[in-house]
Amino acid sequence: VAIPLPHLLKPDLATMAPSQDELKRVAAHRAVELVESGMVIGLGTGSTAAHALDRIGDLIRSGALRDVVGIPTSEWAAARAAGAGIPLSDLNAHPVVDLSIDGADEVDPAFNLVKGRGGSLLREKMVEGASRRFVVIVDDSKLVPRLAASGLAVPVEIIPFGWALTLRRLQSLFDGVPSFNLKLRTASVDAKSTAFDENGSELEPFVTDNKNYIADLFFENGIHGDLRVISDALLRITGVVEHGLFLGLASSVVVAQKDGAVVVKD
Ligand code: ABF
Repeated sequence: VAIPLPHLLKPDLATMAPSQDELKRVAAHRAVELVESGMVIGLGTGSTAAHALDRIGDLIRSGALRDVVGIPTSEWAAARAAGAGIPLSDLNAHPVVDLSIDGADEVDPAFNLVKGRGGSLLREKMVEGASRRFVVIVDDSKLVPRLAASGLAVPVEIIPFGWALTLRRLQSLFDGVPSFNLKLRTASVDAKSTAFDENGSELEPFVTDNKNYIADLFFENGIHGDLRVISDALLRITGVVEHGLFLGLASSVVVAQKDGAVVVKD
C-alpha cells in the first residue's frame, strides 16, 4: 500500500510542519534510491549529505547494495562514510564517478549553485565535476531566484601565501559593484566572521582540508552578470584556487518541500 509522502515525514510537534532536518533526510533518501550496486559514488559534505551517507551505509549493511565504493568530498565526509561502513577510494583510482550526491547552499532556477559555505568546495567540485551524474539534495529554503542575494557568501578558496594581496585583487575585480565586500574566513565560526575580533586582535584563519584559506565574497543584491565570465575572472587571479559557484554541474536537484512533497527536477 502506498503511503502518501506527507505521512512519512516526522512533523515538528510545535508547528506540525516537517522540520528542516527532516526535509533534508527525505531529499537525501530519495537521491540514494539512484545508487546501484557496483557504482562509484561521490560522497557529499554537510548536514544534508550526512543523511545520504548514513542511508548508503544502512543499505550496504543490509545487503541491498553491494560493491559500491565512495569518493569523499572532504575529510569530514571520509570520516562519516567510514563510520557508516562505506568502502572508500579516491579520484586517482576512480577518475570517473558514476553518481555524486551532495547538498548546496543555494540553487538558482538554472541549477547553478553556491557551495562551500562549509569550506569543502574544492574537493566537491573535483569529485562532482568528474561525475556522470551529480544530484543535489536540498530542502526548499535553498532555492533562490538569484545566487548570493541572501546576504550570505560566495566562498573562494585561496592559497595562504600572500592572502591579503589576493583579497585586494578580488576586491578590485568587483570595484563598482554596490555593497560588495569580502572577508577572510576565520576559524571561529562561519562565513560571516571577520579576520579580527572586537578588540582588533587577529583571529586564526579558517583552514581547508587542502591547507588553504577561504575568502568570503558578499553581494548584497546577489550576483549580476554572466556567471561564467565572473567564474573565469575569479580563476584568472593568481592565488585563487577555486570558487564556490558551481555552474552547469548539477544534473538533477531533489527538493524536499515544506508541504511534504519531494520534487525531482532534471
Ligand atoms: C556542502 O555542504 C557544501 O558545499 C555546502 O556548503 C553545504 C551545505 O550544507 P548543509 O546541507 O548542511 O546545508 O554540500
